[in-house]
Amino acid sequence: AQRLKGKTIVVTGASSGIGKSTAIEFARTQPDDLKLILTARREDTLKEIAKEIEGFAKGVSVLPVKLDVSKVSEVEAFVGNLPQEFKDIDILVNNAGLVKGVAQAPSISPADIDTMFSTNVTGLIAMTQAILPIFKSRPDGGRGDIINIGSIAGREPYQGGSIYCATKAAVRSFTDAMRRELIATRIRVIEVDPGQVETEFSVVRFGGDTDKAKKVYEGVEPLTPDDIAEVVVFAAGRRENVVIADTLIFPNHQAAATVMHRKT
Ligand code: NDP
Ligand code: 8X3
Repeated sequence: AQRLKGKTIVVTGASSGIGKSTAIEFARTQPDDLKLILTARREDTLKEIAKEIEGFAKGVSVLPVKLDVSKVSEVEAFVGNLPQEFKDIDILVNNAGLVKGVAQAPSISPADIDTMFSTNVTGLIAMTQAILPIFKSRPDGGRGDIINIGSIAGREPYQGGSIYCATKAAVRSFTDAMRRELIATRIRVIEVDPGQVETEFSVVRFGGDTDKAKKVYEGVEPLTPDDIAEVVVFAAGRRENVVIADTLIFPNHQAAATVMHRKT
């Protein structure tokens, strides 16, 4: 079934990791008729990914858009600035997100707190609010998919992750409230919660220190961003009446946020 045929899809944080893989997986699954709007702050990287996708999927139109989701004014201007042929959005993948540091209270920098909340929470909410009117304008109360990337961290807080965990718990709460609020529509609200995935996530956490980032994955076999992308695209491709509401994905060695089997 070509259920994704003709869809217009927005992916936030598409310049790296899970977002990039998700964009590529959508194109791989529906290469002959799809529109992808790829957003992130690194516009040049998005342009390279757009080229890569259009190279293997001739029927996919890719629009790279520079967008910082933590800037509410940029998010509010986003839909209005889209070319007409990209405005009829069907699927929003709220993936942009980050962690900063491992500091514990009372030593967490206010700037890091603000960056994590304004990106992971306020940004995700602002994107949802920007696109929901498009979904709600459709018959039967509305149609469209909101796919939010949460985390095991939103279900189970850990030491040195209090703010990040709080942001992902907020995502989970907002997502569940949305699913209830949209109960009388055909809009699907979907949460995908990865466990440990090797991306730029830890490099960002440690401020670009790749050695520290590598250590996080030493002796374990983390998920790849493609593993999560497959789940996102699977959820989006189900029959309209099927809502993959809430999914937790671990690599084999992981059983909880901090329960890992590490080979030494
Ligand atoms: P990456 O660091 O590889 O990718 C993060 C993406 O988010 C980048 O494309 C980055 O783009 C984008 N981003 C960050 N800040 C902003 C912003 N202000 N505005 C727009 N885009 C932004 O990490 P992951 O792929 O791992 O992370 C993707 C999501 O998955 C996040 O929400 C993360 O919390 C979640 N997650 C990750 C897990 C993991 O173990 N890796 C586990 C569970 C959840 P740019 O810098 O160009 O703006
Ligand atoms: C990322 C997973 O638990 O390493 O969301 O913070 S964790």
